[in-house]
Amino acid sequence: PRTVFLRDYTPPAYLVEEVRLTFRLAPHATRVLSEIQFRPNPDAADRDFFLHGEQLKLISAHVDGAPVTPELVEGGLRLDAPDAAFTFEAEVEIDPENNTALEGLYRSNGMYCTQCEAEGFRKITFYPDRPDVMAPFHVRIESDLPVLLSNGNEVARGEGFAEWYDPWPKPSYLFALVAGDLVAHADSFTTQSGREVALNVWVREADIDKCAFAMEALKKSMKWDEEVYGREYDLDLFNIVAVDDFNMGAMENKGLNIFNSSAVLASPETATDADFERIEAIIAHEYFHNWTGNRVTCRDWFQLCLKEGLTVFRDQQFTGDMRSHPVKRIDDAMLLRSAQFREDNGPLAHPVRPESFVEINNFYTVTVYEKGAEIVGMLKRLVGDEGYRKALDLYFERHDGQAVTIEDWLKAFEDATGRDLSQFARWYHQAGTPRVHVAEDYADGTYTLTLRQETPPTPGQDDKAPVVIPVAVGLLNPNGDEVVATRVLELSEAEQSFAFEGLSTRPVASILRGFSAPVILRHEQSHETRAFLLAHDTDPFNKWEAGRDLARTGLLAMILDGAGPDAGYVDALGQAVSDEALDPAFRARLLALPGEDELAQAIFETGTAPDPTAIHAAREALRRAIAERLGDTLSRLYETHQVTGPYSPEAKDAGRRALTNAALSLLTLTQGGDRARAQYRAADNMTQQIAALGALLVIGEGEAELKAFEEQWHHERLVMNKWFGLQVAAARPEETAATAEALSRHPAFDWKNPNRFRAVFGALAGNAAGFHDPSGAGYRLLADWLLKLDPLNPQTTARMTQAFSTWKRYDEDRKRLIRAELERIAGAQGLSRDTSEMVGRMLA
Ligand code: B3K
Ligand code: ZN
Repeated sequence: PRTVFLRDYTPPAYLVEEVRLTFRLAPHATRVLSEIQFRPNPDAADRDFFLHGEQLKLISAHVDGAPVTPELVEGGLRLDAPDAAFTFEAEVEIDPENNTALEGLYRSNGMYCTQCEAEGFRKITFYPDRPDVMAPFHVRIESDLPVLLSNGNEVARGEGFAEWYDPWPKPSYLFALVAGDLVAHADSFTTQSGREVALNVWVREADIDKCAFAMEALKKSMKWDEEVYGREYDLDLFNIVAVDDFNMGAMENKGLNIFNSSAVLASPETATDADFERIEAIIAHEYFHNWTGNRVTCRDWFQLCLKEGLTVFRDQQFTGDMRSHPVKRIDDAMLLRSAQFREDNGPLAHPVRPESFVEINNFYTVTVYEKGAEIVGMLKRLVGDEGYRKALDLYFERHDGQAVTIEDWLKAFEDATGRDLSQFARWYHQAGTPRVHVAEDYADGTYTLTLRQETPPTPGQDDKAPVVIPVAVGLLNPNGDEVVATRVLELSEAEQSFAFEGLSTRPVASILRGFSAPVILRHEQSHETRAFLLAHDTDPFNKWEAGRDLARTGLLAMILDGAGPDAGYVDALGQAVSDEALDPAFRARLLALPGEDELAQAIFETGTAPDPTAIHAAREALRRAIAERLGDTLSRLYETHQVTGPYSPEAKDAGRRALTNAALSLLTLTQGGDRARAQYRAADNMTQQIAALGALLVIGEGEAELKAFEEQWHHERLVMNKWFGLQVAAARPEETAATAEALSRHPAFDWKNPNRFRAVFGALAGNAAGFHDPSGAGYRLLADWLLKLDPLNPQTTARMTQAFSTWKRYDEDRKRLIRAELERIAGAQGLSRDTSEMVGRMLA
C-alpha cells in the first residue's frame, strides 16, 4: 500500500464550482448521478484531471454533454480534461446493503446513511475527494422512504423525492444523506441576530422518548458558541440523526450530524450519568465543528488536529462551564495519561501533525484529538484569555470558507498577539511526552526552582528539541497559606531556573497546577509533602494530583518491594474525602486509584517488566485496605450523600452519585453484597442500577441481578451493551477470556454491530490483568475476532488492534505470545490496509 506524505502536497488541478447529485436509492443497486462543474485552478502546477472513486460501477460519463470513456485506474479515474471550465457527469451504481465497512453510503437497520470522513465520499461517486476542494451541493433523493435528508435546507419535496441545497461551500467529507422510517423530536433555536433555526433529532419510533436531553444539549451548545466565541449558526435547519451501526461517536456533516445512537439516546432508566455527560459533550463537539472544521476546514488530512484539537478544546471548555472546571480537568488529565501517554510511549507514537500515513482513518487518535486540544490550551495559557479571543477572531475572519493549515492557525496567533511561535510549533511536529524534572533550592529568602526537560525518542524521531512548556506554579507556606499565587513559568530551554524572592520560610511548591501542560512531572517529594498538598493545596487539580502521587508511590512499593498498603496515604485520603467543603464529584475522583495500565507503564519506566497479575492484586489489596480502614467514613458518605427526589443528570446530583457509588464499590469488597443488592432493588435509574450490579460482580456475586437485568433490558440495545461489557470488565483475570468467549456465543452478540463488538472485546482489552493473563487466552481470543471482523469492517478492527500496542513492555513469555498473535494477523490473506498498517507499525 502507498504511503502518503505531507511534503508531497500539491494544490488540486481543478476546483469545483457546484455539484448536483441525484440518488435513486435501492438496497443493492443505488444509482448515483453526478453533475460537477469544474474549473482550472489557477494555483495548480498541472492539469492532471483525476477523480477518486472506489467500489463504484461506472455506468456512463459525459463531458459537457458528450459521452466519454474515462481511464479507470487504481483508486479512481483519469480523463483528458479541457483547460477551461467544463461539466463532468457520471452515473454509477453502488451496493449500500453490502457495505459492512460503514464508510460511504450504507444501510443500518433498514435506513440509509453515510459516513464520508475522511475518504468515504469516493465510495459514493467519482469526485476530487480531498478537503481543499469545496463546493455548494444540490442533492436530490429518490426513494419511497418517508424521511429523506441531506445537507443544508430542503428546497423541494414530493411523492418519492426530496431536494436539498447547501449554499455553504464544503469539502466532500462533510456530505451526508439519510433516508429511513424516522421520527423527529423537534424544537427551535433563535440565534443572537434573531434568526429562527429549526432543530430535529431523528430516531426510530421506539427511541423517541430518549431525545430530550440531546436536544437541550444542542440548544446549550448553540448559545454557548455565540456567547463564548461569537459564532452563530448559519442555516435555517439543524438535523441530528441517530444510527445503530457506526464506527465512532458521531460526525459533523454540514447541517446533518449523524450520530452513533449511543451518543444521542438517553433516558434516566437507560443511561448513566457518564452517558449523559458524554452525550452532552459529543453533541457540543459536533455542533462546534460547524465553525471549527466546516466553515474553516483542513487543507489536507495531515492538518486534522486543526479542527479536532481545537474542537475538543472547545467541548472541554463547554463541559467545564456546564459542570465543573476542576473535575473536567481531572477527567481530561486521566484520559490523556491513560490513553495518549500510552500511545506516545509505544510503537504507535506520532506527532499531533503526522508527516505520513497509509490509511488516514488510523490517525483519528488520542494524540491528534486530546494532545491536539492540550496544545490549544497551552496557547491560551501563553497568550492569555484576551490574546486567545483576538487570535480566534482573526482566524475566523481570515480563513472563513478556506481549507487551511497549522501554519495558518499559528500565524493568526502571531499576528493577533505579536508573539513568536516558531519554537512552540514543535508541539505539532515532535511526538512523545516531555518529562520535566524538578530540582528545588531555598536560601536567604529565595526559593529557586530548576526545571529540566527531555523527550524520549519515538519511532522515526530520535532527537528531540526543547519545547515551550507553560508550567503553572504556586507556593504555600508551612501553614498551608498560599504565599505566591499561581503564575505561569515558561520553560523553553532544556534547563532553566526560576527564582522567587522575599520569602520568610521555605515554601512548599505546587507545580504544574491545573495540569498546565501535557507532560510527565518528575518531582521527588516526600510522603509528608504530598500529604500536605493533598490537605492544603489551593489548586484543585494539584490537590487531587497529590493524592494520586501518594497512591501511585504506595502501589509501586507494594508491587515492586512487597510493601503493605500505605496507612498514611489511606488516612490522608480519609481526611480529604470527609471534607464537606469539597465537591462530591471531586471527592469521587480522589477515591479512584491509578489504573492498571498506568501502573504498568510506571513500572516499565523503572526498568522492570510489569506483571499485570501482580499489579491487579496490589491494586485490589489497596482497595480492600481503604475499605477496611475507612469503613466508617465510607458508610457515612454513602448514607449522607444519597440523592433523593426525581433523577436529574445535572452535575450536582451526578457528583453525589459518583461519590456514593465509589464508596459502595469499596464497601462491598469488605462488607459483602447486601448494600449493593438493596441499591439494585431500589434503583430507579441506570446509574444506580449498573453501579450496584458492578459492585456485586466484582465480588463474584450478582448472578440473580445479572439475569434480572437481561430480562428487563433485552430489548434495549444500548443497555445490553453495558450488560455485555460489565461482565468482561468485572471478570477475574484468569476468567476474563472465557467470559468474553462465552458472551460471544450469546444469541444477542451481534458482532457486526461495532458497539456490541466493542462492548465485549473493548472490555477484554480494557481488563488489563485479564487480557494479559499468562495463558495468552486473551490475546488469542482478541486476535481471532479481529481476523474475523477485518474483512467486514477494517476501521473498527484496526482501531482495536491498539490493545496490543504496549506489548514491548512485558516479560519474554508475554512478548512471545503477543508477537505470535500480531504476526498471525499480519500474515492473514487479504488483510485490510487499515489493519496491516497498524500491526506493521507495532511489529516494526
Ligand atoms: N470528524 C469525525 C470523525 C471522523 C472519523 C473518520 N474515521 C467526528 C469528530 O471528530 O467530530
Ligand atoms: Zn471532531
